[in-house]
Amino acid sequence: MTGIPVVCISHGEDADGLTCASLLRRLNGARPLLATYDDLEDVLKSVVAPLDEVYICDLNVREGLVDEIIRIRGFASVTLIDHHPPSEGVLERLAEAGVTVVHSLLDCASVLVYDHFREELGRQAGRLAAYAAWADQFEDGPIATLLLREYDRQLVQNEGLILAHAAINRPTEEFRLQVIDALSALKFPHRVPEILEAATNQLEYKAWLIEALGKIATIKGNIAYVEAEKGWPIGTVAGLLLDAMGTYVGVCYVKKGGGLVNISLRSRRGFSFHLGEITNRIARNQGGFGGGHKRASGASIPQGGLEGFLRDFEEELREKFD
Ligand SMILES: [Mn+2]
Repeated sequence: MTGIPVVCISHGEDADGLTCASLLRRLNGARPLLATYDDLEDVLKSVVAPLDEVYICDLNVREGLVDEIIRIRGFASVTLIDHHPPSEGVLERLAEAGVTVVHSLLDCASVLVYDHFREELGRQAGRLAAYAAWADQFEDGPIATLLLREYDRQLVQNEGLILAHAAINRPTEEFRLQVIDALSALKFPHRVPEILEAATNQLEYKAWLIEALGKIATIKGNIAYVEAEKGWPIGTVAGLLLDAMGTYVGVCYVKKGGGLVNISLRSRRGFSFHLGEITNRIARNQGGFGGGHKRASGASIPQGGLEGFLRDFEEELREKFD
């Protein structure tokens, strides 16, 4: 690793992560290292001295990665900025090791980054955080609510959603870095080359999915569920099930190697139950693991437990609504 002594390890798969990397790039020239949960460990291992500062953004650090971050803390300052429900004890262990931890469940990571460096970044950069608030569906977070009042609401909303749809549709390193380049220079997202085509493609894909799901999904009580066809993005499909089927919860699963099934869940807005907590409990009952946000969660369980998982979930929701 040579050159810039600052890196930002950020979630590469969505607009919030890309915006975090853009804000840090703008703040101090941080070099973006985009990660997914599959390669986060390898990305962390690739971070070696000499470096001054390391930022880790929009990534839920699991227990097994704590030691790797503490290793980095041995030669660089480390700041973790995130909004995912943390595994127990992880943030405490990191803070004890001297990592600066900026964490809230209520706002998206980009809004937390902006808020933390608000003075240095200045208010034009706040528009980036505002895009991400829409893109990550955290527009009603306490900081985001105030921030969104500062800018043209519809422009920021539209730009944020262009970013969100395009980031999912064009998951290439080249496009992601191009987005970070543009945003860190305060370009409006719709001016990024090829972004409109990518966003429209994603809208078309979602429209196609909604039509397809209406024909193949199953409704069980307050839940609609479907097995993903090859290549389907299970989180997106779980969310679209709410639209296509009119249920309170959408569940999309995909069978993986090793006898496991990955499950993604989304719930309609406006309910008090916490999807992540229910998912965590029911996944463990089936010998797997899971968790997540209030309205978006995921689990990985043995395939034999799928039927029980759906049944337990449906029962739990039925108790809440009957
Ligand atoms: Mn996020």
